[in-house]
Amino acid sequence: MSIKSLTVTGLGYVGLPTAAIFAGKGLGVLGVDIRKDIVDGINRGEVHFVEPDLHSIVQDAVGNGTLRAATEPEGADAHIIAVPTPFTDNHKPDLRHLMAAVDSLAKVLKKGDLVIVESTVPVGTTAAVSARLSELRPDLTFPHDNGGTADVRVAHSPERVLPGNVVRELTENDRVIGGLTPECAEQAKALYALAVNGECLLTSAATAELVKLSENAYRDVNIAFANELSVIADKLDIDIWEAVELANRHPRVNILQPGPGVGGHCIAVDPWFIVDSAPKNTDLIRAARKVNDAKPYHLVDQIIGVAKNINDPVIACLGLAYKADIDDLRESPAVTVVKALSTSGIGEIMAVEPYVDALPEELDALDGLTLAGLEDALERADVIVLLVDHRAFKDIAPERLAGKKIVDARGMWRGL
Ligand code: SAJ
Repeated sequence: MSIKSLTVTGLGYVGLPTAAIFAGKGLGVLGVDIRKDIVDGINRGEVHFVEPDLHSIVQDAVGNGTLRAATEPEGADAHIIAVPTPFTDNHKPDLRHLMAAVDSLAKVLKKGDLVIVESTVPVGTTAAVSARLSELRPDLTFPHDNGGTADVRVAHSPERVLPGNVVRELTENDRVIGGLTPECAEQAKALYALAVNGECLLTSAATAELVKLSENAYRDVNIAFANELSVIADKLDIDIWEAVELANRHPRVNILQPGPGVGGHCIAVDPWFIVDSAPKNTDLIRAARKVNDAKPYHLVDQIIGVAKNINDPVIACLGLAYKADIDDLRESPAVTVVKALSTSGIGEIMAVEPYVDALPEELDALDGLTLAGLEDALERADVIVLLVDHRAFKDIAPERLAGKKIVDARGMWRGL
């Protein structure tokens, strides 16, 4: 049966572009989100976060009626779930949003439907989703216990897109598709083939779950290596960026870039899902998390070391986002640095973040900290700390930094 209609639950940085891209291919798409303000905005053709090229495809799809949004799902041939899967305070997977989405989807399911979990999940979750659906819909059969003949097909196809590059990567990246049965994987492939130019690689649901977690844990471990080297280099008074550049001239070495730490809702989170599945066998993955989580505090010590000999220092911290040219502050090491600096009482802190117009809640109440414009900060600060390599900061004329103390956590101003 060909797929003509689709629901996408979770209209965040993966779900909304996914919905818009399928709508652009002529499917009738209903985007679902529990937040009415987001739903209303999308129905007006608006996008609630910064992502290059997204606005025009959402506007087009809403304009020609192929994309609508609502707070509850409706019947459709296929259903994608792309809700956040964060962790709890003690690093356990928090699947509440996912299971809430599954519960509301259960009401509209019918024989022949396809359900795809795109959210990043611990191994075994897709089977648990199938089991939950069958509990709620005893009138239908599901693949975790009825195999290839089940009424409904369930698969996991993890999103792998890079924030800041989502629209291109959604269509160009290869897609791993894990079915609870081969039939589930085949049907999910039929859906993705409508929009994806990359290869669709079929496997089991559990393998696809581990593949996604491994990709982000791989990156976390590699960034941790770079961050650990940077701490060593600071102690030995060596320019880490020069050392990495030279080491990478070896044909089999490719060290990543050290920075203020690892942020975002993926790389700083997903490795914990592997740890949770195999707590006794994850020394390396755990150590990488520890190294990356400690990096912001190393930077804070460095900044305090630079500022402590200045009377009433004014410290400008450039960037709060978790990486360049996006407005996402989740798990951001830059926020951790600014918070720790402010609470240390070392001096006045000016945070500069061109992508937001208010400080996040955890920084808002802190004394001696303000959200400042770039010009004002460059004018007044004694110490300039570069936390995020936003394009706006790359364009700062070197003479504007003359006479200031510089702490460059991204290696962007080397040689100034
Ligand atoms: N970072 C460094 N040094 C580097 C590279 C990154 O310090 O050399 C830092 C960034 O500044 C940032 C963090 O790591 O704080 C993560 O940034 P990122 O650009 O590496 O990745 P994300 O979190 O934006 O997106 C990742 C991607 N995963 C991989 O590259 C393996 C993306 O493909 C996934 O779809 C996404 O996680 C996700 O949603 O899981």
